[in-house]
Amino acid sequence: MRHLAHALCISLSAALVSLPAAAQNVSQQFQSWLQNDLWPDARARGISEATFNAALGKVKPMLDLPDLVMPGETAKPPRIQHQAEFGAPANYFAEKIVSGVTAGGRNRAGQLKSALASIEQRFGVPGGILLAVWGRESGFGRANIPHNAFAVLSTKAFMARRKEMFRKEVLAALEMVQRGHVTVAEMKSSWAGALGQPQFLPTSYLQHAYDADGDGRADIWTSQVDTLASIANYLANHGWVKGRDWGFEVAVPDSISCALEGPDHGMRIADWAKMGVKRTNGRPFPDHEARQDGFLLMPAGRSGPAFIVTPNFYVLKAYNESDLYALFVGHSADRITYGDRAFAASWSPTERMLRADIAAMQRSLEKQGYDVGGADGLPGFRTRRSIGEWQAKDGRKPTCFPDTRIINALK
Ligand SMILES: [Ca+2]
Repeated sequence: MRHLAHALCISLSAALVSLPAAAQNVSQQFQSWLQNDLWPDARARGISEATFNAALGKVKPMLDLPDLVMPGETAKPPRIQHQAEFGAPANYFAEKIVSGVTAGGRNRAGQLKSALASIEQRFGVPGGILLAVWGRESGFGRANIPHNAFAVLSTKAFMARRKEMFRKEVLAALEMVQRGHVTVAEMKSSWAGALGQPQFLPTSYLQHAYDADGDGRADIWTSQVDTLASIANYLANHGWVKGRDWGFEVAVPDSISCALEGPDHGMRIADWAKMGVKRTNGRPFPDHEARQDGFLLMPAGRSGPAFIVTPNFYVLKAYNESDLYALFVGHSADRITYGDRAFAASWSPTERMLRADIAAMQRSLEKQGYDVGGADGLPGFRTRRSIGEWQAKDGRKPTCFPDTRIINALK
């Protein structure tokens, strides 16, 4: 560790003149953690000293990243995040964002037609889905991804709230360099540590990145076909069911409670149809779908579009644990493949709410025995249907979405 020790002296003497005392102290503890804690683990995994020093020798902790806990302090709830306003579903589907992904996807569907056909043949994931993920994650590779991945990942492994997860990621990042997949200089990431055009974390790269053009390297930074095949491989490895759709927009009659939402309330799609659920385009569900299970999805409760989704919807959530993300991908894929068509139902404007207030409502529901999936200030499906059940029990009409009246009633 001579090189790192040398780099340490240089960075510390630079730090002494420029950094305030607290940050200086953090920087010292970080360097000592790199040498005494991370390095033995990396060495045991076959990382050479040369690789370790090249990747981490000059790295300083990035103290401006979100969700950090200063050494010696205990983790606090993420205060800033909780004071933030909850982002309404309507904003997520702003036409400017959706049409950017769908127009860009359609262009590339033409340019990459034969590559997409062979990737679909191999992995069973439709091209429209792959293009939508690619567009959403990195604007088809045009997004600026500026950070030093080793600085981001090592800072988070040292002091983030979920540091154990990031420790795995920084070790995987070192392994990527050690195996020759990528150089240290190429390891640029988002502030969350995600790499390249599909925005993979390093463990995902090692498990799912795919060399589709056969040049011997899974290049998710500059190769479009490797990027698309890597996304397809990720989704196939997470259980994408070949031949099934992601979902269908539907109208849900009042006789069906919005509290029936969720991946654990599956029913044959034909049975949903018998109960009165209809596709909004007026067509019946395809026969092969009708015979299989579907799940009710109402991301804004009764205040927005409703869907019957297939297990593939939940495979999309493996890419990003958010109903709105998965819906964005499915919806954009449909528009890339079948032409632009907005949702039939509109997102009613939801009230301005703080995440802290939603979290307080969730804790109150938890005290009454409801499962809200954790009081995180985000109305996921467990929170939405618990609101619906509470409303029904309280003699209210179920809406399955938070609003200020519910928040006040549950204070
Ligand atoms: Ca390649």
